Amino acid sequence: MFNLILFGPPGSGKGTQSERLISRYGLKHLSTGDILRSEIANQTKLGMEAKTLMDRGELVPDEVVIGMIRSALDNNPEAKGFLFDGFPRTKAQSVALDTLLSEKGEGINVVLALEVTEEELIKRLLNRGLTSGRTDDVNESVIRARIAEYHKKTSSVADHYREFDKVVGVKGEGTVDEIFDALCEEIEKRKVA
Ligand code: B4P
Repeated sequence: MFNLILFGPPGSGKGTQSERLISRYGLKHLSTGDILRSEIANQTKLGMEAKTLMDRGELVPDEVVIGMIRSALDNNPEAKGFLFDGFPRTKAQSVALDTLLSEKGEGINVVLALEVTEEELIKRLLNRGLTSGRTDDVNESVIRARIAEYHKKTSSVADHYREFDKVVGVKGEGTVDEIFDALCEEIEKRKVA
């Protein structure tokens, strides 16, 4: 198995690059943001609770997203590997993910961290908000709250994996193709054929 975390602040291009990476490497894409948005679209109880937090730019509780990932791992026993997009977002989520994978005799191979300046993040998300219908993208103060939440709670995820020497920074500015090539280069260095 090859298990990859695509890491970075909101709007750094995780979702954009994930689509291409799963298609090139045949990984199963697990995006907690997408799973939560599908719960919202289906108007489930979990979705309604998550929406209130997401609309404020806050994180959804750890136990909720960890439960979602546990089910997704259990439901995909045939996967060649997983691409985790937007998860883990807290130290507790990282520890839980490591435990869930080690129960299956697996682990994280690499954490690719997209690096993008704050002004570029805000520009991209406001731009996406013009067409995406995502309520968390239309208001600059909500976008800034998401970035603050990232600095407060999510940057520690990289610190956690740095202890195991798993983190590689990748410049997340440039064309989508250029960034994809840089990500693939790092994967190729680590991938066992
Ligand atoms: P997510 O769905 O994970 O989304 P994101 O952080 O907004 O964006 P991403 O980095 O994927 O950006 P994208 O590629 O789309 O999270 C949403 C919310 O869900 C969170 O705020 C939180 O409330 C909740 N949540 C999710 N996971 C959670 C967890 N584990 N724990 C707790 N809460 C959780 O790119 C953004 C834009 O940039 C796009 O418009 C794209 O077209 C553009 N773009 C991409 N690459 C570009 C490039 N190279 N140049 C120019 N533009 C580019």
